Amino acid sequence: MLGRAYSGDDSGENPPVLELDEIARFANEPVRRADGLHWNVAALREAVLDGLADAAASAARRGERIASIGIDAWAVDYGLLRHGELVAGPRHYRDARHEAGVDAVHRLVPFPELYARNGLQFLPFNTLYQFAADPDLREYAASGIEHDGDDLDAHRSDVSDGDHRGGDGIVLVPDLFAYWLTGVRVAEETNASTTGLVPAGEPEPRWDAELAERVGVPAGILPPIVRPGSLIGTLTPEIATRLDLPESTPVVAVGSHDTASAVVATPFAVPGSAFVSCGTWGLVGVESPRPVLTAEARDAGFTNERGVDGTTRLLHNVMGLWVLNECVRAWGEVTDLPTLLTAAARVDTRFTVFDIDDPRLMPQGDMPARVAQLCAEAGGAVPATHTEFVRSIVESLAEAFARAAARASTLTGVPLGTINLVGGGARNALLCQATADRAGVPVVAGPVEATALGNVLVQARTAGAIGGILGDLRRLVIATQPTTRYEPR
Ligand code: LFR
Repeated sequence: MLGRAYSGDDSGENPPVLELDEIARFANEPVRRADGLHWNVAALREAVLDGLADAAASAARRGERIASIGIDAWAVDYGLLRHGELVAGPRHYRDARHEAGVDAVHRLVPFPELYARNGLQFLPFNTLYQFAADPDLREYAASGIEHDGDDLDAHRSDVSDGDHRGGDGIVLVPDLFAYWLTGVRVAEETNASTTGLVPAGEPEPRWDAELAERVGVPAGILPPIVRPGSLIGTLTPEIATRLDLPESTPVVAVGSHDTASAVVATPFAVPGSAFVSCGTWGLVGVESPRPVLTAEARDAGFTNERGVDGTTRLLHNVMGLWVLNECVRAWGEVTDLPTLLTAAARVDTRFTVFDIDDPRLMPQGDMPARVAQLCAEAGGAVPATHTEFVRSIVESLAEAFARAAARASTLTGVPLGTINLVGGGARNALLCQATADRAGVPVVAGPVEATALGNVLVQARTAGAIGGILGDLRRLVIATQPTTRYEPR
């Protein structure tokens, strides 16, 4: 995405600007190998670099200049770098191997203690469980890692003089792309907080070295943490040439966790607003000034993730559009989603609300069969047609969204006023209306591209094109981005 942001001025002659040009879009297909499910980061790297080169060319044609580059992606997964090379690529968070790490970690640190320290909802793929199940990591640690403390400069791997210290250790997915652009290995704060190794509730992010040691993670493999808005580095000569951009082009830390960026650009307009960031996952919760680490939050499966500007996202991971998309994939190309949704809106009574958060829906596999099974277990009609499946899934998602939004408001004690639904799910009118109906509050849908907007807003603030606190950034979203309102029926 090529983004532009400018806050405008009071004269009215220069209105606020916040816009995106979509330069490239590419599939992110995982690969199954004999040893499990992986991401194809080599293909993603090429697609990202081609997209950036096209963005640079597009800006140049308009007589504009790329002010900075910001990267966001999904959380928790990581790769392993040695001497600057990726020696083990990220495994997919849906890979079954991670489960072996759960017991291993909980034997050492019981879950209630873990939650009190890191504030994370139990999800079997949280990075510290992945670490515990990763033989490469143990072997790597045993063979010794060069580490140079927290001096950022020391983490720049300068290929020309053979000093690769910056490229030793783990790197989370968005930070891997930043590393490829700059040669600087960091862990951006919002994403670092999804590892389970950053203490919840401290104003400055830091690695919990004591916890890392207890679960057998050598602290030396963890990169220095940087906060959104700070400079990660500038382009390496090789990348600058490939992109046809100056080497001085800054790569800026944004909310590199996609959900953190999405919430930056969520147009909260009233107190008591909850968010649903709905793509593959449906992340449902509220922004809070501080984490909520009570037993109630823990038992309700609420996570405390670090947000931009020291905020906390108190949220629950709902299974999201994954279930629907996997069904469409299983049914083959005869069906397209918009047609199915229109037909599903007309399904009258033959649908069943089932528990869409059931962990059996997490892995890849025959999704329609599992949905049918869950409908039967819920004591309802088993869907007989594709449209009945779609309607059952959409209603079950809406129910889970409504329940999680209500729970988030109980946990913070702020009554629920509105639900802001952002991301691809905002296009799904059936889902938005069903969420409003089931929650009993209005749903404000949009922007669809909240993540990219949040990324651009933090970059624009860093570049000095816009100023202010998160509320100011969101005012720019409200002033420039259309939304659709669904009243509860
Ligand atoms: C959304 C997301 C969620 C995280 C999941 C796995 O894309 O980043 O926030 O829980 O993916 O990383």
